[in-house]
Amino acid sequence: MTFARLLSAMAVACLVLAAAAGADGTPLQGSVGPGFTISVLANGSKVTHLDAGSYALTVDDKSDEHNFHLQGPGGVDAQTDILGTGTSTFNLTVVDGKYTFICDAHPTRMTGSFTVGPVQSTPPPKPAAPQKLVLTLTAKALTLTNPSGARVTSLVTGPAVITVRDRSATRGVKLRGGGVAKTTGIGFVGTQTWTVKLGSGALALTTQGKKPALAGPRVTVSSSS
Ligand SMILES: [Cu+2]
Repeated sequence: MTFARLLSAMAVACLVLAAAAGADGTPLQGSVGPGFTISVLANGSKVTHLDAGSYALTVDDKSDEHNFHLQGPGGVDAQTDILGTGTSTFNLTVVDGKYTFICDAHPTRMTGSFTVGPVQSTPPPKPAAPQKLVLTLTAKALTLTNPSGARVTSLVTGPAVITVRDRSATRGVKLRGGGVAKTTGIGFVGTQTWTVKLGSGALALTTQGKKPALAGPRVTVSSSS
């Protein structure tokens, strides 16, 4: 073999290797839970950038209070159920752009992303957005959910915006704990927005006014680090 032929054979070998890295169905491993952790790995390393192409993403959802939800360009939208657990495989075709994965129950705390193809430098990280919550009092129950309607039982310390929907004229919503003390008042019927800063501890969600008082969910607030 001449030197030129050897070089050309090596070039072909390199092209084959490069193609293999982005070949159809390259495996990726997604994981969420059991704690506040979410990740996408390839061969054991965190994925920050991929070539455009097809991937087989296997997600191990280890928690019944978290889920894995990946979205990005090209119509990619793969998610597991918040309440469900187990392994799911998604066949993805990714195109140039940025892909983000979150837990829908804790989107500000449990989030990650990777880029595909030639992408400009990433913008600086934004400060954490407040946790958005909906606290609803009816004649029979007091519930705390996220804006998508999923029940919330754990929160992280920091800013929160709580939309309080008080539908009872005989009871008021009462929130104590985490350095917060708030009430809608017994006779109030309508919606209030509480902007609070949650400290760590247990939140007591209950009602005042008509007996018996209604108890909301037990919610623990813990530090994100
Ligand atoms: Cu979560």
